[in-house]
Amino acid sequence: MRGWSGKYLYIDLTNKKYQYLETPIDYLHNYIGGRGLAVRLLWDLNPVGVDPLSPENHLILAVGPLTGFPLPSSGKMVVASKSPLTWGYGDGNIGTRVAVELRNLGVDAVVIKGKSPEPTVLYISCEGVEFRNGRDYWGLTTLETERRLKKELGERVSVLSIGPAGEKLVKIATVISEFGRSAGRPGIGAVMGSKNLKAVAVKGCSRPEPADRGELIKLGSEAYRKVKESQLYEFWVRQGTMATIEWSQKNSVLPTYNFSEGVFEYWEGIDGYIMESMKVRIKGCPNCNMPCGNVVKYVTSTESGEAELDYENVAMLGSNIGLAPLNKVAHINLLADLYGIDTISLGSVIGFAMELSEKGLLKDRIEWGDYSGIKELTRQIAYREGLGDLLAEGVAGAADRIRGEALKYAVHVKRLEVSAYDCHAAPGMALAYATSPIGAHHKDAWFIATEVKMGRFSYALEKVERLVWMQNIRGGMFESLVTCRLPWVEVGLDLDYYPKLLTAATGVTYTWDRIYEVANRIYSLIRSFWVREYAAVGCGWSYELDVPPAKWFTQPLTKGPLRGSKLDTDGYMAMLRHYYSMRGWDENGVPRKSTLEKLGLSYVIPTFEKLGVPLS
Ligand code: PTT
Ligand code: SF4
Repeated sequence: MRGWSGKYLYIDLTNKKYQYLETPIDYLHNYIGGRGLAVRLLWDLNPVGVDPLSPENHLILAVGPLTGFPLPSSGKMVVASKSPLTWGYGDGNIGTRVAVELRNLGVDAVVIKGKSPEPTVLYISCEGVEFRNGRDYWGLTTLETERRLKKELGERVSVLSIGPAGEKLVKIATVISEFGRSAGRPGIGAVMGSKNLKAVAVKGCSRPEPADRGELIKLGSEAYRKVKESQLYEFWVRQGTMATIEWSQKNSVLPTYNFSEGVFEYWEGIDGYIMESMKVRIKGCPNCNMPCGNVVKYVTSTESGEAELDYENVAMLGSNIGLAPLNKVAHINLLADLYGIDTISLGSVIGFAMELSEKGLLKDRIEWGDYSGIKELTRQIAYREGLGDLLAEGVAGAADRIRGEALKYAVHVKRLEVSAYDCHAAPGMALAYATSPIGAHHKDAWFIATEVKMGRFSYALEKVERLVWMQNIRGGMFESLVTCRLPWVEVGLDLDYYPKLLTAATGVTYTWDRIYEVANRIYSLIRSFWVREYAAVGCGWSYELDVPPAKWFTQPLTKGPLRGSKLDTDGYMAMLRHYYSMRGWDENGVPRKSTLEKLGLSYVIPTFEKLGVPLS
């Protein structure tokens, strides 16, 4: 087999056993890899309705047939599991050398189940899997864990680890690699913690072989050259995603004061130009020639250090909680990386607490922008102390416990906190969040830029058609290849390279039609997974789960050029209905029987029938 490896590594932590299993060829051809393979394996292997923090839940590390090859930004991988935050499908995409090492190990994925009786570190190499005692690592930050493991096992080893937050089963804990790359927003760090798995260290020993090496090298080199020649290249490597702060402010979508406003009065203190003045280094993921990891050096009156900044981190830990300037935001960003907490959800849950505090709905006091309060609250969340224990449940979990008026201020979709775009005046982006397959995240559709061009107040159905296309490209194709999508998004690399590269890598002809079919299949399977898991615990699936936060419909913006704006319920519902019909889902968002059959997902039907899911 070429392009793919044709096998995956199955590890049982409870019994300290492992085996290599064949990846069914149909899974590779029809789901490609990464997210596609991960959801198919989770569907097959997870017991229906399993508690995400129980040993029976599977953690999946998946690469794709383009990962690690010499082509733009191919050093990415997917971490996936059933999410303890949402109880649905959860995944994240991370740029790390681990992705390349997994390819060099000759596997399509690593699947981990069970629970080690004591803290453990997995060391996976071509000699096999070592279950190493992780007691000395338990309690360490992600940075210390990675440093020590490299010292112990050698610099060539690549590491994924969790911090104290994952150990304490904080529902917004992520997996960290390379001192500041993070993945698995929906609590995948807590899944590792529940398995007593502190870290996974990987070292491969061979190289994956493409079907047509000559063609792959030719296309890859050409694509690298196009990236470098782009007129957008120079500014991209200067500011990376941080340029979005200014853009979001100008377009009134910068999340501010717990998504109450789209503009922030101190935005110039946290923007890309300030970042440039603090920048000491640039970091890139493996095989990337347009690196965007902005490492800054910061000094505050109480601490100094280095942190890697991205737009989402700075918006959520800056404007959304009223914090500026950037040196303070950078320190909170670093704390999140060290503890292993998702920055987006952290900024959201702290913003939620601040708004409740302001409205007298919380007995604890925490003011907007209170730097020392934010530092302490971040620590409390990581260690589940005091108010932090409540907030460690995420916005939806905390709101469920406080109840009453608090529910009005909880900003999330399907229990995942919203990433950094305010949608009071962005119905298309709101729909993108509401239909994202992991809960409110922009990974599948950064629709806001398209929306600015198509008209902010339009509920036109053409937006829905564009959105479905975008989800299929980003969430369907890129997440299964697996490569970084930014060469296309940010410097305009021609999308047509990807089917050609995929064909050269695998020897299987992938036309655009075939790629869209795979993407539609992945979307309907992920949706089926959610429906199955909710049905198993007695929750019927309803369109209400695909509706954005109430705040955007009920509390208009009070500042900025778009003040007075809010979403319109009828307009939104018409868009949602059109979305369902394009995907072949019924009026509640459940895939229709005919859709499942058409996409080769007939195996879903008996499960739905057994669970009493109404199928139309
Ligand atoms: C991603 C989410 C993002 S999306 C950001 S910043 W972004 C946050 N980063 C965090 C962080 O850092 N530390 C932390 N403790 N928590 C964090 N949470 C947030 O996680 C990321 C880049 C970026 S930077 C983006 S948009 C693109 N994302 C891609 C994607 O999803 N798929 C893909 N094929 N290519 C992508 N390219 C870009 O990669 P999650 P990373 Mg992350 C410090 O993982 O769970 O998907 O959440 O992956 O390696 O850090 O690269 O403005
Ligand atoms: Fe990583 Fe940025 Fe390069 Fe993408 S563009 S591979 S996120 S460094």
